Amino acid sequence: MNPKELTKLSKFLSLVLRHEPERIGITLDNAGWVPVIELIAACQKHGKSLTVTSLEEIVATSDKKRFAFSDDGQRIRANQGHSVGVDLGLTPVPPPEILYHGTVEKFLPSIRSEGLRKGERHHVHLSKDETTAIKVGERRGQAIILKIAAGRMHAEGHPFFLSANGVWLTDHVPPDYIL
Ligand code: HQG
Repeated sequence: MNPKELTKLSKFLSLVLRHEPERIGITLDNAGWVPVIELIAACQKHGKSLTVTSLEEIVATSDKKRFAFSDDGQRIRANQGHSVGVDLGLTPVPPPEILYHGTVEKFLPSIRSEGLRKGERHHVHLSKDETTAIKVGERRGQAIILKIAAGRMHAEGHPFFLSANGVWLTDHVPPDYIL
């Protein structure tokens, strides 16, 4: 399958595996998994040309490793970014001293007063390096990179989680920890 089609399908999978499974009539379990055969059948029923081969290609080549198969290969889920209620079962991990968040200028006044909020997502998303944070911020315009005192936050009782694809997650970053 050509890269353009794969990207289109990958975006559609993000939509149904993170936000709107009901759009194609599938149900995610508590941990966000759906049987691969169900996903493929539901996508095909809704006009998407997804096959086992193209799904494997998407999982393997997704630039951010957005999706993962279960160990037995029978199920698939999004690694993070959900707005539907799933429990990914992530264990808390101590973060590095500094993490980064890419955003844009227009959000700064609100971020400075309320801190970083998770909005529709389950967590605030933080990056381990500035390069990644720039890519996240650039989705919305000229990127502004905020440095987060993650080590201090953790020491002061805020849990952090690391998604299977290397995104650092936390519930809320109060303004005091934004350097
Ligand atoms: C901003 C992509 C005003 C925040 C990326 C961001 C990431 C506030 C936007 C993942 C705020 C939320 C997540 C506050 C935060 N006031 N604005 N108090 N607190 N914001 O998309 O971090 O492609 O929900 O700065 O690579 O941009 O989906 O979060 O600009 O990993 O796999 O509100 O999404 O990954 O936007 O991106 P988002 P995000 P995927």
